[in-house]
Amino acid sequence: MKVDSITLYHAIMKLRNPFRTSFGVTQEREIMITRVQAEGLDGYGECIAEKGPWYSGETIDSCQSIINNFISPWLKKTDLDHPTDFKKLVQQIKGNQMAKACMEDAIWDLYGQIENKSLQKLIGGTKESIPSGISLGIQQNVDILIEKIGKALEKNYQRIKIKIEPGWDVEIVKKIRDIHPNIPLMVDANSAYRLKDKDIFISLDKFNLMMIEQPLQYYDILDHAKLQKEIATPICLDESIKSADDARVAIEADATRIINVKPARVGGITETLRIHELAKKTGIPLWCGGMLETGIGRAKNLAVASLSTFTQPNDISESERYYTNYLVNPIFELNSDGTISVPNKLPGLGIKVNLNAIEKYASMKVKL
Ligand code: OSB
Ligand code: MG
Repeated sequence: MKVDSITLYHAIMKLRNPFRTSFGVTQEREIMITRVQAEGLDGYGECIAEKGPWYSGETIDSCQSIINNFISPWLKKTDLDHPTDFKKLVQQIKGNQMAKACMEDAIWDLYGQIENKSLQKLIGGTKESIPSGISLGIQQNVDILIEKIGKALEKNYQRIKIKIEPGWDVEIVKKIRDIHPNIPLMVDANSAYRLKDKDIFISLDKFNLMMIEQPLQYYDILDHAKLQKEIATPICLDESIKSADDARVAIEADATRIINVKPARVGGITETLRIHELAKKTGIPLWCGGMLETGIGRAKNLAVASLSTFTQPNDISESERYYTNYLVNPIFELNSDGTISVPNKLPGLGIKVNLNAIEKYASMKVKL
């Protein structure tokens, strides 16, 4: 496969509700979409980097720069036999996983179209639908949160995740548990705590949470292992796992007993497949996280979440929950059993990308 042209679009997407985490509030998401053309076909990817380096060190602009200066010229000079060759092509670039992933995704999409196979089939995903969970941001008050949880339960979402931060943690979980003693519930701190705050997690330990996601700093494997020794609730790392090697080290250290895999956080689908193999060997359960992706990123996440090692409910919710406008067709709906069907009837990503909509919402278009 020889790439002819690459176009980067920045689309402005309005969230239906502001999404607040311990590192900030998102009201409007600027998203970079990659469009890669080869053999007369269009392949698409979505960059999960945000405007600022708050979730990780990467930003949309850093991704664009890495693609423009390195990935694009290298890619145009290469004839790829298979999407897994992309990882070798870019291996000299340290870090910058999100920049690599949004280009690799488009290559997988193209390859699927050339081979007339869905991404799910290409990677060996097995489930027809995946359990859907919902991630609820920090709210103005606990009553609003409890109302949102009630609505999510009515829709049969298979687990509830709430964001926590200092001052919005033990009391909030206690109030939820008073009303819903048995629902599948977990918390995500997005690195808002340090090991010295361990008493908070010891207090949370009695609420029968499914897991505690990324309580400490993103570089802090050792302290996560120390914290895990103090609590029975499994720690699930998100930000800390940027590669299959990070996953191996964290598992060996007992710093993570479940892993939130965001394919784009680890550099792409090929690297995700290495984590899938590691999970088979170690028995560590996986699930697919989200970054408020549009339908393009979520189509890919659905295929990944259909792999056999992804056994926990995923942060892949129905399209209606995120944005007021859509970039793909059809949009993803929640089935009555709280699952979402994997788009596997069309080749590649399995959805129709609406280029007119991307052009319409684009604040910037860069042809490389
Ligand atoms: O930590 O999982 C996270 C959104 C933005 C940044 C970080 C995270 C999240 C989510 C959203 O939790 C999950 C989703 O896309 O539904
Ligand atoms: Mg998280």
